[in-house]
Amino acid sequence: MPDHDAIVIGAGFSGLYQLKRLRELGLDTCVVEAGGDVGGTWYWNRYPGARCDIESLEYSYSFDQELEQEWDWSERYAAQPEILAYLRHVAERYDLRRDISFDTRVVKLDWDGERAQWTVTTDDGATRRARYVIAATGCLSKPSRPDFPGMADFAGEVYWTSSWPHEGVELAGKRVAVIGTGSSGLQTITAIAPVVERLTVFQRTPAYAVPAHNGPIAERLAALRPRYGDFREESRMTRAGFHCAEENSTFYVDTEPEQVRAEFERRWLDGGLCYTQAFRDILTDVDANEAAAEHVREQIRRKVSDPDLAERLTPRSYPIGAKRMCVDTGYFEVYNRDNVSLVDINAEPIHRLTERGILAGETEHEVDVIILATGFDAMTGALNAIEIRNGERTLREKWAAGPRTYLGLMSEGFPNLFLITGPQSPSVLSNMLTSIEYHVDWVTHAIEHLRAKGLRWMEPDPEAEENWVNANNDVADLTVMPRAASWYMGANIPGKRRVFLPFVGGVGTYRQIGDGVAIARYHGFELA
Ligand code: FAD
Ligand code: N01
Repeated sequence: MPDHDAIVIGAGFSGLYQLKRLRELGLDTCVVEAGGDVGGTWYWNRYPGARCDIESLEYSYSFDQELEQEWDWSERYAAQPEILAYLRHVAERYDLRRDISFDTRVVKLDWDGERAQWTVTTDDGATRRARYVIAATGCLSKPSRPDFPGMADFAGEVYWTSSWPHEGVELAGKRVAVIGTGSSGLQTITAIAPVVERLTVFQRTPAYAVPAHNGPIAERLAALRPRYGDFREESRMTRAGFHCAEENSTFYVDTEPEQVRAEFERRWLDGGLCYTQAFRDILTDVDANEAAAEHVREQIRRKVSDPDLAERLTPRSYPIGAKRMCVDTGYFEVYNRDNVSLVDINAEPIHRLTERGILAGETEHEVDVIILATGFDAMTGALNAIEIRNGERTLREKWAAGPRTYLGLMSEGFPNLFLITGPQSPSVLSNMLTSIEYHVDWVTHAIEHLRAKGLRWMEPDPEAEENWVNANNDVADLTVMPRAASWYMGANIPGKRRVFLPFVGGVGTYRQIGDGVAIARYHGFELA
């Protein structure tokens, strides 16, 4: 007899909702979480300035209208403490913590085909058995920690944005270096620049960033509340799982230059990630993409007073949108401050860390603190960190040349192992909350179906999986997305096979496919 009906790995947005849904189904469910409390991303990433880039109105659960009506978001883009407080509230409201084992990491999963159950081994040596395992392990939960030569020699403090100390870090009056200029780096840099004595930013690739125009949200929230349900329903069928004031249906190639400019300008003033939805062909047409990129470059030139510095901060080497866009709150303006300087590490490579700081090019930059904002082994990292085994086969080996899934939900050969926002689903190209809720609901219905029919397991047909992998790659190749050395491509991790990881076909389309598969009695899956 298994110890539980289901084991969920991870207690972030995905794992918490999955626990709630499986309980409602009457399943004995246990959650195993490596961290010390709920929150996932928002438990670990406590660096200064951390906040969401999807508006809080949508970067929140939609499954309970009472929760939706009662929770007050204070800002258009909530900061990390507020999002973590929300997740803690959710855990308490639905009494979720009693089924969660914290400070416990899953290290191994073994499928027993005869008993149709998984044996789950944790880092304390304990094992638990369950019929279903749901990996709610997160797309951005395994930090990438490049090993800079001389790290052990540095006598000062070193922090990673992805595991920021809970007690906070005193940076006032200190000389600080930040390595990395993705979203985490940008947010950190913007927040700490006014506080530190001296800030030196080490940039490998400049980022495209659009302004957040963050601010209080109370009025909009009040206006939205009477129709919140409809608003959510609309989001579910959009391209990226959230509203843009207007999801543009016009093409750049059909638009006059003055209108193009006006549209970019309007989106820039609105702020946020809707910028790249100004025209339908921004991610598929090189000229449209270049026009959108050039408008951002123009804004950088406007914001940064020193033209040489502006040029060094200007992204030119990859299409806009092909790396996750950053949403900023005064990032470029930071470089107008006297206490901030930029080191372009393409021109002046980091040779090593020294006792006193960082040696880049010919210069030793003396600092008290080094902050590393170097990103994540995205989408497959947390899954591949677990030894997932069915007899002789491991998922890690199967995925050595890139992940293989059907709908990003399951992988052939690993029955009853469900993935929440797995590779080859819209996941990181969307408002993750829309995608998480969809996957959790889909998995819950699939398990309900298995139980109602007296079936013991399900897994994808090899052919359905092959078709989905090919479709995923084909759709990506229609876009400019694979042209950047991005974490979407696995390019940030040495040795990782470069394949485009998320499904680029859009949230609404994906949902129609997923619903169709379920309605057609799980077409493309084998159930027994
Ligand atoms: P996570 O929140 O990553 O939770 C996964 C949990 O699983 C973690 O707590 C981890 O400890 C645990 N875990 C992993 N492996 C194991 C194991 N082997 N054993 C036990 N436990 C394990 N997305 C957006 O859509 N909008 C945003 O604005 C946004 N902002 C972000 C900001 C930051 C700083 C980062 C890093 C990501 C952001 N994301 C954003 C993506 C974000 O990860 C998702 O929105 C969402 O929080 C993911 O929830 P999750 O529960 O799926 O995964
Ligand atoms: O990570 P990143 P992140 N030497 O991979 C550089 C979400 N998120 O944590 O671009 C020197 O984007 C690397 O350089 P390059 C969001 O989805 C959202 O910032 O590889 N530099 C890059 O500049 C986001 O996309 C928010 O050339 C090195 C940086 O480090 C995702 O999480 C906030 C290096 C890493 O940027 C990841 O963002 C935070 C090396 N060896 C995160 N290795 C919101 O705003 C890497 N770099 C909501």
